[in-house]
Formats: sequence, C-alpha cells, structure tokens
Amino acid sequence: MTSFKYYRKNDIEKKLEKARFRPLDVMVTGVTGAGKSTTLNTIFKKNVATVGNGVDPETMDLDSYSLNDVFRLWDTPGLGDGVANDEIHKRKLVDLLYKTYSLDGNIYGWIDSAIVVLEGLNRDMGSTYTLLNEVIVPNIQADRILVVINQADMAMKGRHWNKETNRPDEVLVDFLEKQALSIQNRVKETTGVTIRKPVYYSAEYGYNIEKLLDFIIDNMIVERRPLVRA
Ligand SMILES: Nc1nc2c(ncn2[C@@H]2O[C@H](COP(=O)(O)OP(=O)(O)OP(=O)(O)O)[C@@H](O)[C@H]2O)c(=O)[nH]1
Ligand SMILES: [Mg+2]
Repeated sequence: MTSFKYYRKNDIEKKLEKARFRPLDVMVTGVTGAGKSTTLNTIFKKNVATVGNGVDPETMDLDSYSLNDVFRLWDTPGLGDGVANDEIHKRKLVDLLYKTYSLDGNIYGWIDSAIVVLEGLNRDMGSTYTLLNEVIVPNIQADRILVVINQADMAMKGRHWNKETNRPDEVLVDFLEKQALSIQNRVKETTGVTIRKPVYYSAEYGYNIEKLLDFIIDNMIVERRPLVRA
C-alpha cells in the first residue's frame, strides 16, 4: 500500500515557497455522513478521525490533522444534523473561515481552500446547497472552493462496482462522469458559482485517492488568502 504522507510533497513545497506561507490548510466540509472523516483516515492511512455509523452525525468539533509539515487538513461537523445543531455547526465553519493571521501589517485567512464532500448517492443535496450558499460561497473566494464526490462505489447503489478490484466498471465510470458534470451545472444554477468538474473517489475502498489529492494540489492558489469583504 502506498503512503500518502509524502505524496507530491515537493510539488506542494514549491507552490508554498512561491506563495510564501506554510503549511497548506484545507478545510473539509460536507453533509453529515458524506464521509469527511473517512476521507481523512484514508489519506492518513490510519484512524485519525472518528467515523460515524452512517446514521447519526459523528464529528461535532473542528479538528486539524497534519499530514506532514506542508499539508494540513481540517475535519468539520456535517450539516443535516437538525436545525438547531446546523446553526451551531454553521457558526463553527464560518468562524474557521475567519480564523486569521497577520503578517507585515496585513491580515490573511488561515484556511487556504475549502473542500465540499458530496456522497455518490446524493441523498441530501439540499443541505449541500445550504452549506455552499450560506457558509462557503459568501466567506471564501470561489476559486478556493473544490467540490468532490465520495462514495463512488455507492453511486449506483453498489451496482457496477467491482468488489475484487475495488474499482467501478465502465457503466459506473460513465455514470460518475455524467454525475460530476451535472453537479457542476447544478452548483452553477443554485449558487451562481462556477466550480471545477468534481473528482469522484471512494474513501472506503481507497479508489481515486491520488486523483483527489491531485485535484487539491493542482488547484492550489499560490497566494495568501485575503479575507472576503462583507
Ligand atoms: N460505501 C462507502 N461508505 C463510505 C465511504 N466513505 C464513508 N463511508 C461510510 O459513511 C459513514 C459516514 O462516514 P463519516 O466519515 O463518519 O462521515 P462524516 O462526513 O465525517 O460525517 P459527520 O462527522 O457526521 O459529519 C460511515 O459508515 C463510513 O464507513 C465510501 O467511500 N463508500
Ligand atoms: Mg466526521
């Protein structure tokens, strides 16, 4: 099993040198049960974050995990956890987006980019759009928002997923490709924001994790993040 600890570490390092900050801080968001914590565990190849049973919300607080000295990931609570809890979670997410540091008399956002994790089956697109519309889009620049699709294995309810190779067959790949395009379009319609075509992966089965990391690394903004003005 390959380790992701040093995955393209030199590339990240080079970009950070140019941007003159370090490490890269990526916030992982998404509805409850989408698989944020599982995604972190798969990248870290160990259980850093507690995974839920898929029914009850699990992560309640913000936690950061350093993969190495250049890349840090932030696990967050998922929306879709009831109205009252969602308000508390939203506040925590917004607070994290306004966590700052100052340098040379300027103030910058601590978080460099935000990932929105969707599940392959798309059970709760409503909460995903609430998350995008109320929390993410107003508080971080559009080119720092990455939407990704987890649970690729479940996109067709488990059909067309090859359990021996832990990969989708052609039918499922075709389905996932279309789904990625349709999500890109729907995000544009619902939020007005043009996002990059989402990558799809399976945290549970370790499928396309390199693609996920490439997506983050290749789309890194090599500049410190100015705060969004209200
Ligand atoms: N089939 C499948 N199940 C997954 C995948 N990723 C996560 N799961 C399952 O989905 C459930 C929820 O996963 P979590 O990682 O706890 O989800 P979360 O987004 O962190 O949820 P909250 O902490 O409640 O916001 C668990 O039962 C995981 O095992 C995946 O790629 N495929
Ligand atoms: Mg979690």
